[in-house]
Amino acid sequence: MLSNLQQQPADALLALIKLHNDDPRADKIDLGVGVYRTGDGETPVFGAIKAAEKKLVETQDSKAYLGPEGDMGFVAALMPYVFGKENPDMGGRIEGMQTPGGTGSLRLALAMVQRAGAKRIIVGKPSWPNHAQICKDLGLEVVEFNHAGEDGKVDMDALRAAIASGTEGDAMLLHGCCHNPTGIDYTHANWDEIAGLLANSPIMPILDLAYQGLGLGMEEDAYGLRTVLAAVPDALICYSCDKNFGLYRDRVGALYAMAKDPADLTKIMSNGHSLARANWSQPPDHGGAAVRLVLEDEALTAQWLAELDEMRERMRWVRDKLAAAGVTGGVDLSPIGIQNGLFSIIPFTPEQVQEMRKNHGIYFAGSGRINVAGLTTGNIDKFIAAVAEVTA
Ligand code: PLP
Ligand code: TYF
Repeated sequence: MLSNLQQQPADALLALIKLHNDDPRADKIDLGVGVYRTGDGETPVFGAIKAAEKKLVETQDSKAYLGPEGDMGFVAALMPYVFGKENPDMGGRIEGMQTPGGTGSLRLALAMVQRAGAKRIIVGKPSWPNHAQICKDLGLEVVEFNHAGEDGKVDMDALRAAIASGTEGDAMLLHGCCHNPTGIDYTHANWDEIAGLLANSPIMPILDLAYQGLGLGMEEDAYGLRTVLAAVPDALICYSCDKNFGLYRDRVGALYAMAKDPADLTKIMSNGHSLARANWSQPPDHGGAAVRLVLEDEALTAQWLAELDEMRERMRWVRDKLAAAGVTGGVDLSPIGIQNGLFSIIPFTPEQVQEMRKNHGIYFAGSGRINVAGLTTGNIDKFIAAVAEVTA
């Protein structure tokens, strides 16, 4: 039976890890998969997380099952950061559950809207490839609109047209901040307009917030999500702690639902729970418990926020340095300065992507997406010189 299976392509982003590892050159540069790196090129465990993990080992007295919703203390502790300290559950309209990463949350959100009758998911192009992959796996139709124009700014006309074309049974997947792969985010004015358009549309928003705190700041990065939630009757929120707590492989995320009527939340979440049982039964506990211990402790919270500030400032330094290089060879690096998060796209041709790998040992996605956190004081000049040579 199993011989009937067809070969599937490897994940192109994850495959880059191996390509880079196999390159023997000492001065190779990894700008591939989206993990934060320090100025030394490391992806260390946060100090606040290390301290919380120590506490967890010392105090955890059982690993008995918690249930499909996971650690509800973790789910609640995150809410003031996501939805705002003033009204963290929007007057009883929001409830959540723990999921295995943002990916688990997206899987549940998309399966849930499908159960609710959704047929089409409207997604900007380009997007994180897993968005379309999950939709495809569930049999949901993906309807694309152009995310950004050639000027490096958001293509609002395409978004307006996409919302105008929405009908009952459509959901729209929006990146809350630090757009993957372009780094091109909506401005506050754009979000205000989007919220107004969605308020008058049958489309239900699914907000994917996988990089809160890595763009402009924890509060600033939540502006779009909060503005949309204040305007629409219901929405799903897919949250990842894997970047902003550096927990990647521990798979830490949450799914939140905002209902028009709080009385519907029990019914809505029972669907999240039954879908979780059918997929993974219960989320892994360790990372979520560590996040909870950070957020329940004032000193650890301050330490975590300071570590996040340092990451954001380092990425801003990289972005400013690339932007200052301006027109380099045949490409203009200056838009990178106004983009946010780990990623930006440099318009390399596929041949140039290969030349960067072959001639310079510099690895990034075939789309020209670079992880700016892979650049450091030690390699950024080499990178800029290589871009100049390859694109000249
Ligand atoms: N959403 C976006 C836009 C992402 O880039 C990622 C990337 O990792 C995720 C969600 C999911 O993250 P994870 O499943 O690692 O928590
Ligand atoms: O886009 C990225 O690089 C991150 C990490 O299947 C990632 O979002 C990439 C591919 C994948 C899972 C995570």
